Amino acid sequence: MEEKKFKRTTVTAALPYANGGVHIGHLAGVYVPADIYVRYLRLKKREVVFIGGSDEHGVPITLRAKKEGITPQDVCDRYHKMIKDSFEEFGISFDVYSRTTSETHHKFASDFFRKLYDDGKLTEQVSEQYYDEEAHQFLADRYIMGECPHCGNPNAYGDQCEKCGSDLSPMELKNPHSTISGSQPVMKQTKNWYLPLNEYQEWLKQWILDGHKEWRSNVYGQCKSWLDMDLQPRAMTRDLDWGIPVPVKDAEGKVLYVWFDAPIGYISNTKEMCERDPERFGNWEKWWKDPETRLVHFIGKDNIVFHCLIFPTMLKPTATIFCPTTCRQTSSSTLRTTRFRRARTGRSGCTSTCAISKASRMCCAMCSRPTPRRPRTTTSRGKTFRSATTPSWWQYTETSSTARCN
Ligand code: B3M
Ligand code: ZN
Repeated sequence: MEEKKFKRTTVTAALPYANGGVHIGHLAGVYVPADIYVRYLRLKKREVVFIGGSDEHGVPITLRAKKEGITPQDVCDRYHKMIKDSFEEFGISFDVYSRTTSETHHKFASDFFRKLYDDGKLTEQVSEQYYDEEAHQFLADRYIMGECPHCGNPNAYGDQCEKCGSDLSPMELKNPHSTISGSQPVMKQTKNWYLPLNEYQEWLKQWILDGHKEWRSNVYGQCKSWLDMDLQPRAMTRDLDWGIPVPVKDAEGKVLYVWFDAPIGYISNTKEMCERDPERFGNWEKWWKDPETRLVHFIGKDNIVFHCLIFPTMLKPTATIFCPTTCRQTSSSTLRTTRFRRARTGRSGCTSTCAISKASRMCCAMCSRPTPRRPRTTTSRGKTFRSATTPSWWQYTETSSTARCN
């Protein structure tokens, strides 16, 4: 089938977390390829914009702040500047490099959530999570420590034992304690808002599996392996004090899930860019709403599910606002280097080199289905999702092997 010709291209590069610097793996895997592509289009006199920015929410930033005795905003300010400067010095030619703590982004993401909420596109679910009665707050997985049920390490985190590499849920830890107050957490009910991915499964199947066979094979394969299973509603809010407040009544102490607001950052950053220079870029809508615009994402492979399944599902019900006609993951590198020791097996326990991807440490999506989810901080098994701190297969990827996994 002949590929559709588009009038213009919106190119995005994954928004790095503002809790560390960019390293050569990030550059080689995502930003340099994206930059080359954009420069090529510019040379061809094509209409193109290159959107970047820092991802400044999520639990790891709060942990770093706590450790250093500074505020999460201080952490973001430091690393946003460091990352932005690095990109500039390296010659990455973004048309905009903004941040998700910007006013424009907060308003845009908040309004976006509110529209979904008002249109009845989100579902409410009550679940049980660990709560620190002394600090008066719910605990993200990383805020809980205890004894690893597998190796006995007394300092395992609620999502991971860094000694034996086991993937954990906080409920599995023996003698759990809060890293905030040191007290023993209790289970407490909490309400959050979910994106009912299950209701979009058929649409996603048709849109991706029938409509986007041109996507990279590992991207297509990973999407297919998810779509072959039953998708579940996914929480789009978190009990946390760092992030964009949930713009709904009775939602004090809750913020938008970082993976909800971060991809919206592509759009809000586009808006900021257009408002800064309307003569050059026109209005933001033409880069996001026009069916003549092609959208190309450069991302790490850990980000595939968020960009290819969740973000399009977020956009779909707001079709009046925008809906991308195409979405290609073009890079297959991870944005993180391996931090964990037990990186010998793939997600499904495959230890051999994958015949398709040649990746020796990660069993790619072409030969394995995603590991069925394990309960994280809630007790309603089967209806819960991993927290923002534990993307499902980061621990099995490393920059060097991903270069071969495409
Ligand atoms: N910050 C994850 C990562 O660095 C995340 C990407 C967001 S793109 C919208 O891998
Ligand atoms: Zn362990």
